[in-house]
Amino acid sequence: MPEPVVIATWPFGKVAVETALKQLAAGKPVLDAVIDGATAVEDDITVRSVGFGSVPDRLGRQTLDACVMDGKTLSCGAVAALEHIRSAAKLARLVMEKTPHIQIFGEGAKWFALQNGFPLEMPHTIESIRDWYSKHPDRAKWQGKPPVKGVPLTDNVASPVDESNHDTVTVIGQGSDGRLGGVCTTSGLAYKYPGRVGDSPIIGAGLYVDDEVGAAGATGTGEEIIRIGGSSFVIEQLRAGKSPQEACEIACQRVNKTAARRGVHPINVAFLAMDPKGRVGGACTVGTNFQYAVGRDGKVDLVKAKEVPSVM
Ligand code: SD4
Repeated sequence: MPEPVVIATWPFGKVAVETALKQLAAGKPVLDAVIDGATAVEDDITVRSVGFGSVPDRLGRQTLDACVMDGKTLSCGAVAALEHIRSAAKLARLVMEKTPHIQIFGEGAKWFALQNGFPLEMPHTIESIRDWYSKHPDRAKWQGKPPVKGVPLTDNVASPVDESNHDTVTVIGQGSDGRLGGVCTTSGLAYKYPGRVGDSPIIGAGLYVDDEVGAAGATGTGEEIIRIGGSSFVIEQLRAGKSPQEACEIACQRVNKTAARRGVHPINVAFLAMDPKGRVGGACTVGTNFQYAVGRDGKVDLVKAKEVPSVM
């Protein structure tokens, strides 16, 4: 019987790993355990890029993206551009369990949440509102004046999308029954365009889980992750016999190559992966400074991911 193992993106993923390991030790199924882990991060208002209290979009609205996947059945569910609902990961799971669909977006996702008893909440904290104002002096200047004619509203009211303030929590686990489960949840890029959806709620981009092959997840600039079909790409490397560490490094090389073709540098992207033997790996593009939490045998360590240099 394998020892339970759980990994999660970023140092704040430690809470997710600790929570999930406890649930696995108590005999919970792996998908329940990782979702409980992700929910702990969503509820933590000091984590400003996931769940309650996270950074809003350019118009000051907070919208969440999340998905979940079960490695045994390949069942999956996702919500995107979700407003006023705190627990995006749990809602994604209900999409998987209660609807014939995989993704529900925007108003529809909110209605689905309300129908299922999720409370409507104001997701901002004093800090998230203050940051939004202080980081965006244009907004303060614009107050009370009409937008400049001919300039899109989004360009009138906010500074550029902030690529440095956006960390997703992706949690992947294996229970002692050998089954794999995963979840990915985020508020997306800070000050994104309203309605923008990244990789995190897209199965195959932000997350993919298959008991027969392994599990993979991503964090970083979603546009670059979607462009290579990130998590599916890692899974296909595992299927071809690569180790989780090799698979993540090859995916980073691919990101570097696609970025170079468009002359875009540097790119911040990271992947993490696990195979059915419980072996894990993680890698990132240069400058991403990606760390991930690895929990097994009742303890959790932070691992600094290998940085994969560009081929340019
Ligand atoms: C997104 N991938 O919305 C997410 C953000 C993220 O580290 O993970 N940042 O593009």
